[in-house]
Amino acid sequence: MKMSRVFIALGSNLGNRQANLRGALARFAPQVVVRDESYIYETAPWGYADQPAFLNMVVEAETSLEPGALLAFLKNIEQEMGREATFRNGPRLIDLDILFYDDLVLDSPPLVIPHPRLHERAFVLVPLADIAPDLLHPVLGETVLGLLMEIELNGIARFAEDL
Ligand code: PH2
Ligand code: MG
Ligand code: MG
Repeated sequence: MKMSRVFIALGSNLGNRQANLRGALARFAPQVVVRDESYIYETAPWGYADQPAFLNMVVEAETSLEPGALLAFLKNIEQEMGREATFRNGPRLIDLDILFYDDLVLDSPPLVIPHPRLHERAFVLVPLADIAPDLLHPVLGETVLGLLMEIELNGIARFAEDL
């Protein structure tokens, strides 16, 4: 079976945010096997300010799911966990976004890989740099660390997880 290496961003700003991140990851196996995970960060809301702070993290995983099937798999977890539709950049119980899928470049909405805004967002690049600083962005031709050095690092702090 062909396995692909993927990076997935997790975010939550409603309810028990840490439990939401951990609960989502608990639903990944066996279809998506987590190989590495970043620290968790508490981050100021981006795009729409009037909402609670987010917790964000990034994981590296292996999967045999094709991109479309992976997207459907992640959306299904969001649904099962009780995510309700809000508005663009609005509050959410759990958000699971595909950042990279091997070095695939794909532009067929809703499937756009690499994630089209990841290079603008500290809440993605900081955790991504924990686990993959040297990863090359297949469109921008820069490493994660290089991208991180080009953005403002405001409103992001390591979150002390209670275990
Ligand atoms: N997700 C968004 C919009 N804004 N801001 C932060 N800090 N973290 C997020 O995960 C986030 C956001 C849309 O998915
Ligand atoms: Mg998102
Ligand atoms: Mg999303």
